[in-house]
Amino acid sequence: MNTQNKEKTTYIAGHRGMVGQAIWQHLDDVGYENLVGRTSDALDLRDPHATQDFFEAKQPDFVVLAAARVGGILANDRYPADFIGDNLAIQQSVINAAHETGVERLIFLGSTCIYPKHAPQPMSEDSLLTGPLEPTNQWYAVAKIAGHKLCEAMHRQHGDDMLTLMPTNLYGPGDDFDLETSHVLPALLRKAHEAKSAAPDGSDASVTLWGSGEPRREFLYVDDLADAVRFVLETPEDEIREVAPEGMLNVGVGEDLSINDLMALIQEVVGHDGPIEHDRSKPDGTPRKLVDTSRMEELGWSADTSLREGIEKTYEWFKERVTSNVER
Ligand code: GFB
Repeated sequence: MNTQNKEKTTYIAGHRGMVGQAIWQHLDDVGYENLVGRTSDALDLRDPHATQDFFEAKQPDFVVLAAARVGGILANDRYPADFIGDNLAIQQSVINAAHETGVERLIFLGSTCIYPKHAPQPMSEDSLLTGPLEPTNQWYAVAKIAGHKLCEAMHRQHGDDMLTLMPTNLYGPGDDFDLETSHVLPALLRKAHEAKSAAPDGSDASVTLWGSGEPRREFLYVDDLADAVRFVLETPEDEIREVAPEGMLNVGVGEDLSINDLMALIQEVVGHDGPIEHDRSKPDGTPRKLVDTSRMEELGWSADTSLREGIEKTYEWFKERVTSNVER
């Protein structure tokens, strides 16, 4: 552990979300002493003046920008104005305030949906802006591309140490399990759990998947992303720029699977044996999303939670939450 980092004032924007919570917990576990967070009620990051005031008062050394409006394929499609508008506003306020107050390092979290819909697989950082985006999440993707480009521009024009991590589809404890807004993994976990013994004869009821089940996705356990953030915080900038001149690093596991295969794995973990159906009126989205993780590997980092282990831990969290009736 880098003992100097331990004393830095580290602001985690979005520390109540699944990602921010995991980063907070992980940095706290490894000994970071000065973690700072604000709930969205206490500080609306879309407000540039309030954000600037907060930065001036707290003078963070490090910033991890994990605050964002996020959601699954349907939420992205249904609320395009919120997905592009809120994300642009949050990024603009936080990145500018970090620049104005001389933050030492900022890590901006993007998403692999920034890459073209038909990018060659695995998708390398170089495929950014080489083709059209997937229509269902273009609004979110455009905002995240702009956030990365703002970081890159701050570095180019002012020499600011601002980096972007592009995590693949994330999941884990603290995820959104609301079937209308969630991503596929928590949605299928919940559906399989609720279908257990739910048929009139006491056997397992069916689970309905959206779309064909053929799209392929890569899933990263949120604690692995938290460790990637720690690792990047502790890696000198010149080492990072050597492999990532524009400051962008994919974070993934290097393996994908079809949604149908994900369903089968979730059935095993949950113990669901009922039939699987498909609602083909729902969109498939991008056919495949697997990232090229060679930059992070070259720096010396790789993910270490297997998909089964991650799903088991997430399911434990979900069951505790359901049985204790704690609603998000
Ligand atoms: O996870 P997901 O919502 O988002 O969907 P994306 C992944 C795939 O799973 C799609 C299918 O092909 C869905 O049709 N799917 C099957 C389901 N059943 C379900 C279900 O019950 N719920 C959900 N949600 N999907 C998002 C982007 O894309 O990924 C965001 O919209 C962001 O912008 C995020 O990038 C990481 O992987 O398609």
